[in-house]
Amino acid sequence: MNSVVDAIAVSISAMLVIASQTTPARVPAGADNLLPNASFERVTQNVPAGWESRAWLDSEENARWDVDPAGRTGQCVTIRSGSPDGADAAWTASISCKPNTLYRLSGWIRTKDVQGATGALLNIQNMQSVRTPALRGTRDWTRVSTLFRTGESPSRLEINCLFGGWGRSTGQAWYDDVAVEPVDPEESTGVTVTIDTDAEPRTYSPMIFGGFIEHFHHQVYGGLFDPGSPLSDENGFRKDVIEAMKELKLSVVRWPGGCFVSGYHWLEGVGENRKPSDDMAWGVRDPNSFGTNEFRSGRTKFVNSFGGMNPVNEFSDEFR
Ligand SMILES: [Ca+2]
Repeated sequence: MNSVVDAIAVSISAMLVIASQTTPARVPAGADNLLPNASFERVTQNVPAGWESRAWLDSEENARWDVDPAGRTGQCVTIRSGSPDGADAAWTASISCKPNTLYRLSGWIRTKDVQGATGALLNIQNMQSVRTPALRGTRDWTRVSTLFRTGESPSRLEINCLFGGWGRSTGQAWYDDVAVEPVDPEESTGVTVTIDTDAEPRTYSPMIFGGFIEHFHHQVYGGLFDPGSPLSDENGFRKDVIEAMKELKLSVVRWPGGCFVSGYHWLEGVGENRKPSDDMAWGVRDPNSFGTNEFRSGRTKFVNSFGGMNPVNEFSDEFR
């Protein structure tokens, strides 16, 4: 086994989905917003004007609909489950939309201990495919949005601030500053893609494409790394697995890969006295007997680190 590490590159795994949720709207909420009372400031007898409460799956008894004075802006609406059985419920408003028009459904959601079913999100009751990303667990105010296009005929759409969704959830969610706004298709992304078929071919870095090794099932332990096996080399790498990986012709192999990297701490995988750690991504115990030292003894070249949850200095220290 070639023990020389030819190059080490560091990748920050950006949370693109979360970034898209927090990107400011290109169309500001205001005159174009089709939703009534979109900030929930007009309320009569604890019901926001233009909105009504709904529940599904016989969860009317469990759902609690309220207006909370501590909104993102002024007041907001909230839904919680009043029992451990959970609830599938919504605050709903009805709007009229033009045909063949691109719209953005957006809003801000905060959650506390939301578990089960889909979570907390915005969706359209009579366009079930239109739904924003859902929030679960405990999250501060987070903007969610999605684009949709109406059909050939004028349509009346039922917009839900949804709690649960295709099943019951427990916990509590708050909703504020929701909007359905027309979007100029050319302005919808702010991105233009141009394909130049006459362009000269160019060589791309082999670091861009490739594959990854994840501490999942037997990818590492009992797979790539299997000390003591008659099929392994002196470093514990399974020679038959290495040969199989060669057939894939991967230009680069990143490690740790996949969801596993999000909770990986390299200091737990170096030195003589290693302690097992809990792999939060897959819910298993990782022995940490395969770590940075072992990876560097192999031929693979690309060390991954996660910039979303781990401190920056944690992976910069790894290469000092
Ligand atoms: Ca408000």
